[in-house]
Amino acid sequence: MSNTSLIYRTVGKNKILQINHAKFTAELSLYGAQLLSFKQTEKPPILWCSNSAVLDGTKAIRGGVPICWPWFGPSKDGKAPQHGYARITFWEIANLESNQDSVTILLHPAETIVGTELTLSVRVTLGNNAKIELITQNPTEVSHPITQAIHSYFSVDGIEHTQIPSLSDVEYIDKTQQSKMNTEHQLNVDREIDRVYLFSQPKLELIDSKRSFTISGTNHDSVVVWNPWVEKAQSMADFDSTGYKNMLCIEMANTSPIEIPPSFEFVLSQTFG
Ligand code: TA6
Repeated sequence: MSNTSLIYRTVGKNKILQINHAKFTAELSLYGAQLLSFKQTEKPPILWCSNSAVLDGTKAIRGGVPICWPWFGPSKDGKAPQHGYARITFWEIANLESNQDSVTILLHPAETIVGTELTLSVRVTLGNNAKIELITQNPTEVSHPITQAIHSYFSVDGIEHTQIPSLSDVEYIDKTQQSKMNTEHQLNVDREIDRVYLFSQPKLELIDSKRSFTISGTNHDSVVVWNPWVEKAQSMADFDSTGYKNMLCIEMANTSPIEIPPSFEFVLSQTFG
């Protein structure tokens, strides 16, 4: 076992695991199976988490890497929670492996995830970078559709300088404009942006005023980019008032329904850092 320290702290009904490894530090919330922070040694933090986030297991946590499953966005009938139940479910660690290079954590739900007969496991692999895998399985005799997203909140230094060159001129669904199709040559975050880019390439680069890092994915059909800007951020009690200036959500997602056949496994992943 490497000299990695694993320390739990209890916050209300939730338990948060602090991981101190030679290569990184990280925090993982068992509520939502949600990576809250990831910082490579001698580098700035990769993830953003609201100072007003509710961590006690009573509300989806505003920041880190929320898991949207078994649907992304509003539920079909609008009566169930936005982004599904995985991020408001309590999880447990089924397996944890640690060595000098990385820590790999497999999480299973500690309670039934309502809203689907499919099952989900989450694998988090932390080392030189961070990888999140949503492992969907279908134990039933019929296929079921899902949409999903790895809803990562990235920490950026100055949102007005932040660029994602790979998304230049890529078509996107603009959810701030009644889902009109649009393109933009150069990302310019100076208002609320809520976009579903029709981008399934394996990787993109996030560049801000001080650094850049790669964000890659597998099996996504789109990349969601979101910044609430001032008014929407102020309308959310768990979004600290100036946080919008230092965050950008970039999410590998399946925003079009995918059918999971009986006995099949489907893995959506995102890697960053
Ligand atoms: O991923 C973008 C989005 O779907 C936005 O429309 C916004 O609702 C955001 O997710 C946050 O959703 P939440 O339910 O976490 O407040």
